[in-house]
Amino acid sequence: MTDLGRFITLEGGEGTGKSTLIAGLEGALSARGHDVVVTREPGGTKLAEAVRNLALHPPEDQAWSPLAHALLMNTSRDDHLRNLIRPALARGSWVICDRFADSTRAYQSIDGVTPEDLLAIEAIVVGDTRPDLTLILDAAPNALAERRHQRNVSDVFERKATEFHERVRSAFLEIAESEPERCVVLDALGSPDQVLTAALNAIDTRLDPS
Ligand code: T5A
Repeated sequence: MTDLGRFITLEGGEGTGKSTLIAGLEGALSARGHDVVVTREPGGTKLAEAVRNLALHPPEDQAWSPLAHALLMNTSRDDHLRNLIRPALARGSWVICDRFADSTRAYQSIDGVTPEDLLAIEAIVVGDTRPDLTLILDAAPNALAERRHQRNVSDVFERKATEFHERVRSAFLEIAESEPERCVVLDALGSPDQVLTAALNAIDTRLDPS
């Protein structure tokens, strides 16, 4: 665990409610007197956001190789860690990050990069700045598609195959199983208030309530 601030990451498939939960956590933890820094990956700093754009929106008809994609995620992460996350933790802030290294483990391994290579790159880039707590929002992809359909939302989530979302879900659950001391799985199908309450319970249980 970090000496001063706390580093909390949120993970899960697309549309599981990470952004919604982060907004709730920011309000609740700020009300407790913590200085809260909300950020995201890929991105978070000016340079990292530029890499995000390059990674997620390559020029038309061009595609990154899976390894290049993994390296871009880590390039973005390196700047984010150096210029935002580590300085914020050092001054005692609570950093809440929308996706972090587990997303690279999940998505880029599905794309075909070996777990060994991903963990080797992660070790170099992340070093000792491991999350104190990772909240993994979990739900069956079909149930999420239905929720979003009810809200009349049609986006890239719906256009991806359910099989892909199942693989993403499994990858995150495997991470949670392999690192139970760091990860807590939350039911993403609860109401926003229920998910927030479960997340705050996990924070109170796992992190020093200081
Ligand atoms: N990626 C990322 C990699 O491949 N490797 C990496 O290393 C990293 C870091 C980034 C993409 O990059 C990939 C993964 C992704 O494909 P992103 O910008 O993080 O993507 O986007 P998403 O994860 O797709 O984020 P979304 O905004 O789509 O999903 P969220 O944040 O999980 O969901 P949210 O909060 O926006 O909610 C979605 C909808 O559901 C409703 C909301 O109102 C909204 O309409 N909702 C709820 N409804 C009912 N009950 C609840 N509890 C609800 N919570 C939210």
